[in-house]
Amino acid sequence: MATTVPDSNTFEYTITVGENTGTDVVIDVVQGAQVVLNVINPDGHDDVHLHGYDLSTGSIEKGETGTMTFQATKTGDFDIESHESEELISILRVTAP
Ligand SMILES: [Cu+2]
Repeated sequence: MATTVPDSNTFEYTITVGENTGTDVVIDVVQGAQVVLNVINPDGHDDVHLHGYDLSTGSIEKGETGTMTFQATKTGDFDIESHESEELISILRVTAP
C-alpha cells in the first residue's frame, strides 16, 4: 500500500481512482487513528464521500488531489463513493485496537 506514517497515530493513504481502487479494495485502519485520505481521479472531475463519517472531499478537478482528514472513531466498514459516477471506489475498514 502507498502508505506514509508521519507519526505513530496518523495513517495517510492515497487513492488513485482506477489504479489502486476497487469494490474489493479494503483500506484498514485502527480505531482512534488520525486518517488522512487523499483522493485523485486522473480521468476526470470528481467529488468523493465517505459514508458513515459523512465526509466529502468537495470538488476535485481532474488529476488534482482532494483530502479528507478525520479521526477514525467509529468501527465498521464504510463505503468510499464517487458523487460523479456514483460508483463504490473502495472500502474503509476501521477495527478496534
Ligand atoms: Cu455514497
